[in-house]
Amino acid sequence: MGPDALRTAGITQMIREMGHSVVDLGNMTPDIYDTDPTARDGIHMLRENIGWTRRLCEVAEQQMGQGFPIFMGGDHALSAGSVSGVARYAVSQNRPLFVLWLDAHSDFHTPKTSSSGNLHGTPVAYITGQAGFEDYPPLRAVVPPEQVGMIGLRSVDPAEKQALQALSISIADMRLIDEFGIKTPLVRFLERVGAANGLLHVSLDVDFLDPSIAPAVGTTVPGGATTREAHLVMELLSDSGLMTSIDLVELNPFLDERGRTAQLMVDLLASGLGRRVFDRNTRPFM
Ligand code: 6HN
Ligand code: MN
Ligand code: MN
Ligand code: MN
Repeated sequence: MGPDALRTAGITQMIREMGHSVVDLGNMTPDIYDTDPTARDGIHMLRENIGWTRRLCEVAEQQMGQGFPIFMGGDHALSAGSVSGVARYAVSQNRPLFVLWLDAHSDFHTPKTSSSGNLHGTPVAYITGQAGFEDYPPLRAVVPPEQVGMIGLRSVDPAEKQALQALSISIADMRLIDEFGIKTPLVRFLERVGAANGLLHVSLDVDFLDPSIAPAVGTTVPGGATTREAHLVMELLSDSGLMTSIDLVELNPFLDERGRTAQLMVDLLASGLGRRVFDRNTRPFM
């Protein structure tokens, strides 16, 4: 339902109005995975997720050569597939892949550590090659933790925190954003992407946004990004010219209020594609 809500909010027309051509590949279906998983019980929809990961990985690798893929969800578990496929493409181009995770959560559980059993809490651990995903498609291209940046965090479970502390993922939690502004950590990350001539995949979880402006997500956490902070992130991404693919995930239209969250996600993508009120140098104050 998430992708359809984005379509209803006019995502295709918006992209066309920005001067791009769009091919909507429609809703995907997962591969069938009918092996008995070895992971413990209590992980929801494990087989389905493995099937989705396999399918989306193929599609992502293929579509990266065609343009700028926009992966619409749906559950954040889809990023296990989208990012692993984008990572394969990056290897084929001999370029490093960087991943920017815009989320209230770190999504760094494994099927072994997850207490909820919800696989949307796991994709970053999968794409960075952590142990515990033995049932999943083996990764052909791992994203090194040093090439992952997380912005917006405010809900991290103890097992995730422990795992993250041992790694060099760049993290800007909401406290850091309060103190330094959202631009500072983002620009530092983008400088590294540019210096390495990297590809940049952005994964935008609706719950990155404050629930007061984006109610349509099952995992709201108070204290999130404001409308302007989120637009600024997307505007800076567009200015950088570095972003090469994006996930728009976790939109649950059942929880929306008159489609406002879907509309905000479409508007944020428009900023990411270059929509501006004015050009920066129109009779500038600064
Ligand atoms: N998301 N850490 C919690 C869990 O259930 O593992 C929440 C995960 C939220 C997932 O943000 O896509
Ligand atoms: Mn979810
Ligand atoms: Mn989240
Ligand atoms: Mn997430």
